Amino acid sequence: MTDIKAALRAQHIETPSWAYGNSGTRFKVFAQKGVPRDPYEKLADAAQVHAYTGIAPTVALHIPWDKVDDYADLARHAGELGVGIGAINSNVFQDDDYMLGSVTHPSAGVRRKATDHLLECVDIMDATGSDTLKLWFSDGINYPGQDDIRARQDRLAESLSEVYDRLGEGQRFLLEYKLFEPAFYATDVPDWGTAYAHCVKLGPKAQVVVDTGHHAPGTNIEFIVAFLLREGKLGGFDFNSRFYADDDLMVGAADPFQLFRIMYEVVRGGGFDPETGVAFMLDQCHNIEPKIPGQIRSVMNVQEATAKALLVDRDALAAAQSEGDVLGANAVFMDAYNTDVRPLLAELRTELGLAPDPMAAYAKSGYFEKIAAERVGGQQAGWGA
Ligand code: RM4
Ligand code: MN
Repeated sequence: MTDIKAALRAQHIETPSWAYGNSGTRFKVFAQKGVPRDPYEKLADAAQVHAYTGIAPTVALHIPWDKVDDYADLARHAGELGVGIGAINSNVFQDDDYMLGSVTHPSAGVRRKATDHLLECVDIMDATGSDTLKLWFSDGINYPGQDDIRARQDRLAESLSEVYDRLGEGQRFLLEYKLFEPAFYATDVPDWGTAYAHCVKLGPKAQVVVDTGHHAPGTNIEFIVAFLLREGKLGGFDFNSRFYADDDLMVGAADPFQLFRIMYEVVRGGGFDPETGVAFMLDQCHNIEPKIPGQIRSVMNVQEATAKALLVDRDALAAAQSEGDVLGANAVFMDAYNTDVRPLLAELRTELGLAPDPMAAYAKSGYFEKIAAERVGGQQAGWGA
């Protein structure tokens, strides 16, 4: 139990700045009260999530949504709030020029513009002290014959290698894949295999990021995690959950058992060892639920799945596996999943000087009432802001 607690104490989950802004579907964005008007206010909200959970000390930025004049000042502000800047997320999907793609666009001019943005993101890493760049490309085609699938891979490789060469000491990038959307016929980085092949060619500073919402239904994500970890190519996660496509719902809400299975492979593969560098990030949108408690709940869901994964009796499992005891092995696995770890986590929080119930403690704190009253006027942050 002491080992388990030590591992849980060391856990670190990164929250995304965009989860604190307004979001919605293509049908409607519902504005909520108290939503941040700028990146400084987003960091203040993220600091609340850390204050009540104790395990969310970094915040991912999305550029240009989080564009500021002085990034060093933003990092200083984060530090004063008790949090740090995490991954820098590039955005080459919201400019009119990118209708037919960004780094894979048929026009060299558009490709130049997109790659320049990625390079600017590395400058922002330098200014904020961030060590991770996250690359997600919406690039792809809607119709057979629309563009040359193979040439688009060449263009992608060219841009990635320019960005790779720009990375400094201790910096890396994570390449994210996504099956479809917004491209409906052929996405240029549709799956882990494509991302993996590009990263292997580039070298050790390029790794794959697994967004749990970016697969075909029924995909065995824990297998992908096990494989990438074994190859030293699992750079991190974008956690969320989904019922249908890329729903970006709270992680562990749709399928807590899948989250447990993923976390077990992380434990099994040594993914919590700091030297593996696996980043545990959330990538979610709270379209209808309040945002700060939505993040607190998500962090707690990851923590619960982690605690259960750590509880798997690995010796008993290995014994059952080597004896070919199918039912025995499965029972060991399910025993851990079916354990109620909430009392253990409440105890852990108390030991850390935190309230045992972060949701209740936040609700009682009056922070929401304060921001709802203070944050009037100005432009609320949101998609496209
Ligand atoms: C994409 C992808 C990226 C995220 C954007 C907002 O689907 O998951 O990681 O930055 O959405
Ligand atoms: Mn993502």
